[in-house]
Amino acid sequence: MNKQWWKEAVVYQVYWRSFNDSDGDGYGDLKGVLGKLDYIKSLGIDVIWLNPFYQSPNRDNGYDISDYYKVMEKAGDMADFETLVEAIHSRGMKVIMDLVVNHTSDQHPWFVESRSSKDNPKRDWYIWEDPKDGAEPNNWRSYFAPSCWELDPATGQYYYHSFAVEQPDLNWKNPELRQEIYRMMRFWLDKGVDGYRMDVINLLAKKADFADAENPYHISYLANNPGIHDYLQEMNREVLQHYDIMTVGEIPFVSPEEGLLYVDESRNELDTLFHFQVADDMPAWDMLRFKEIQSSWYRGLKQKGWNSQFLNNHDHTRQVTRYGNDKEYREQSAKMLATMIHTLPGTPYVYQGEEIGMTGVRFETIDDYDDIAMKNKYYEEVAKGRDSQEVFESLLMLSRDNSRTPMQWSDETNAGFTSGQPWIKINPNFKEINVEAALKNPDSVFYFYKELIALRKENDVMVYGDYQDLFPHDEHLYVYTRSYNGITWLILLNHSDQQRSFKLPAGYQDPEKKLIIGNYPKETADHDEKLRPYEAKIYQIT
Ligand code: TEU
Repeated sequence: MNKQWWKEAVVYQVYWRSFNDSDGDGYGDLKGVLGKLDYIKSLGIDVIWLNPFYQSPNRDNGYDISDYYKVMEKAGDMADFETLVEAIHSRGMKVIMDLVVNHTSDQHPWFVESRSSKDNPKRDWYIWEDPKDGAEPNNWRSYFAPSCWELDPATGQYYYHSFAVEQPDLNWKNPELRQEIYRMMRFWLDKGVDGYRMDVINLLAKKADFADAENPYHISYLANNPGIHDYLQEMNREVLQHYDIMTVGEIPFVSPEEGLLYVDESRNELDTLFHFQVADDMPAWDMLRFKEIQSSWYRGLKQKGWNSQFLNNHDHTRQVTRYGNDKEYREQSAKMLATMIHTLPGTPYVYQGEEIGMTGVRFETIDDYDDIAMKNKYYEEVAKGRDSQEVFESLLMLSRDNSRTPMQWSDETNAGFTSGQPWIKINPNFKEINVEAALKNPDSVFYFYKELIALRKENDVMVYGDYQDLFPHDEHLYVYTRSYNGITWLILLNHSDQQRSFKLPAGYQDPEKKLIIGNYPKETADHDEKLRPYEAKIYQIT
């Protein structure tokens, strides 16, 4: 497998509106990010991914863009952005931006024009259909609404939206629109941006006939439709191949076979992807399923394409709450999950606050929440007559706000995030869980991440090593090897709150094995064939 900087990198995701507020308006901003670059660098990070900061009415927190060439006021201005890019580069890091080109805001001037009349030249930049039997053109649902069609009364046609009503989808069939997007991509790359995280990039192409779905609730019909690979190959030819950048596609609803089509190095589309077989399909930890997913993606992409590893982001509940234990084993399980993500094949992502073991949150009422996905679902279900408390409870665990509460910098007012009124409530546990406390404690989750990230820099085996699962059928223990150029690492993880014993296969029982890192105090780390609750260890074996 050929070597690339983005395979060796560790990426840190900055959801800037919840990261650090420099001007007291209650929202994080780009100057706030600037002020914390030394912190990010001190963790050993190579690449920063910034969530969208384009001009936006913020119905979906910046994923509804009304001007691709402007920085939204809440985030700052273009000068702040340019200063930030320079400061990131001067620290030897890179920065990637979110590219959101499946849809715009309904307030984007393109859409305002498009909806103004049937013969407007921009009409075809979005997707318009006549009613069918006086109603929606088909039975499809969107991510955030009961239908993916919205009637425009003035022209009598419906427009298509994969997400909220306020997020109309662009019509990628239109060559003029595509060129306009490529021009915008070059604009930011020419400013020095080092790549793109591409929002739901496999949704660009739509099914030609818009036939009804058998099960409208299984919305995979929104994605992976004929034409998608032509668009991405064209984007690559027109833009991507002319820059030394990394691209990571957000690609829901794919198996390894389908995923490979996006990242196969010989196909010239994208460098790597986020697939959602874990995040979308595994509401709670499921060891056997997780191992299957890892093995099938490893086999599917081997020597051909590159994967990404993550368990949480701004859409998916914090990993220690969802997949670990955020109570008595918070620190151990946070470190164990980190050990796993940083030793599985693919580029690891750290979502802000993960490195101090931040947890999900539980607010009292629906009004405390901001997430449009959660709120729209709540009101839809309540309108059907369901018990509101029951609906509320059912949405708590996966609410996107679990991951969107502000970064916990200290135990001071508003966790040191803002001097104003935060746009969303702070997790009340900031008194114990915060960066200041983590930096004072040599055993903290933070220093464990730092050590893991440093190991990646010195050990190719962590990046390029072959992967082998030694216990594919164990429901609690995850034991695997990575091997490269004659070096083998043995990774031992206990995904449970019980001590567990095991027997390594012959050939792996090396009495001389060297402990590389472990999440329990070092002097007691040598329980050969036993793992304590949420214990994680890496050995080098000969
Ligand atoms: O997310 C796309 C999206 O909703 C899913 O892939 C998601 O991760 C999962 O299925 C949750 O249910 C992207 C952005 O990350 C998200 O914040 C935006 O709201 C969305 O696109 C629309 O732009």
